[in-house]
Amino acid sequence: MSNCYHPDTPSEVRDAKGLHLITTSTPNGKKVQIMLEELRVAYGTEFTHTLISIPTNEQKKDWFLKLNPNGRIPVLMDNIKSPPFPVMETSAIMLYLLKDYDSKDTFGFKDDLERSQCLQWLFFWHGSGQPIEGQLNWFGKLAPEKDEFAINRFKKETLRVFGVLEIHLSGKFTGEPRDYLAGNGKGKYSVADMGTWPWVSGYDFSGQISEAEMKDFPHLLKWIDRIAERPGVQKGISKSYQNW
Ligand SMILES: N[C@@H](CCC(=O)N[C@@H](CS)C(=O)NCC(=O)O)C(=O)O
Repeated sequence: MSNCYHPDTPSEVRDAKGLHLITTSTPNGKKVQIMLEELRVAYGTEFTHTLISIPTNEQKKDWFLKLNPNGRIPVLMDNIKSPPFPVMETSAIMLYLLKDYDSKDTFGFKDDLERSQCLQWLFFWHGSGQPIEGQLNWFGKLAPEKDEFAINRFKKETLRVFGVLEIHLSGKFTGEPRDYLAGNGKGKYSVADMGTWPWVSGYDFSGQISEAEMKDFPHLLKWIDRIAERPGVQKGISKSYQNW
C-alpha cells in the first residue's frame, strides 16, 4: 500500500509516533477515545491525538479523505506499521485495537461464544442504534428546519432500540439481569459497552427524549451510571478531547 499521507496532512498526524487518533468529542469520537484511555489504564498503551474541527469541515479536506474517504471522524492512524496504516469506522477501529493491544482480552473475550455475543451487540449498536439516534440528533437539534414527521419517526425508533437494550440488560426473558451487554452471567465490560455507551448516555442531546421517558429503561439507566464511573471513561470524555 502506498503512503497514505497527503502533502497537506498536518505534521502532528504524519510525524506522530505510534498510535494517533484523529477525533473530536462526538459520540463516535468518544467510543475510541474511551477505548484508548481504557487501554492506557490497563496496559500503559501510549497514543496521541489530533482534534478535528467539524464546523469548518476539516474532515472533508483531501488529506483527511485520503485516510478515510467517508469524511467522518474518528480515524486511527497506526504509524508503527510501515507504511502507516489508517483505520476507519469506530467498531473496526475498536476490533483493530482489541487484536493488537489487548493481549489479555480485558475488553474482549477468549471464549468463542462470548466473543460472538460481544460482536452481536457491537454490530447491533453500529447498525441499528447510532444511525437512528444520529438522525434524531440531526432533525431534533441541528437541522435548520423543524420536520416533525422525521423527529417523531427517529425518536420512536431510538426509544425502540433503547427498549431492546433494556430487555437484554433486565433479563426479561432469561430471568437473569445483566451488568454489561456481552459475556456469560452478568456479563463483562467490553468493547460492546464502549461502542454503545457514548450514544445512549447522550440521549438528551437531541432535546427530544426526556428524563421521564428514560424511566421506562431502569436497567439501561443503571448501566449508564455504572460505566460512567470508570476512570478510563471519564478520561475518554474529558475536555482534552473537546475543541469547542
Ligand atoms: N459509521 C461511522 C460514523 C462516523 C460519524 O458519523 N462521525 C461523525 C461524528 S459522530 C462525523 O464525523 N460527522 C461529521 C460529518 O458528517 O461531516 C463510524 O462509526 O465511524
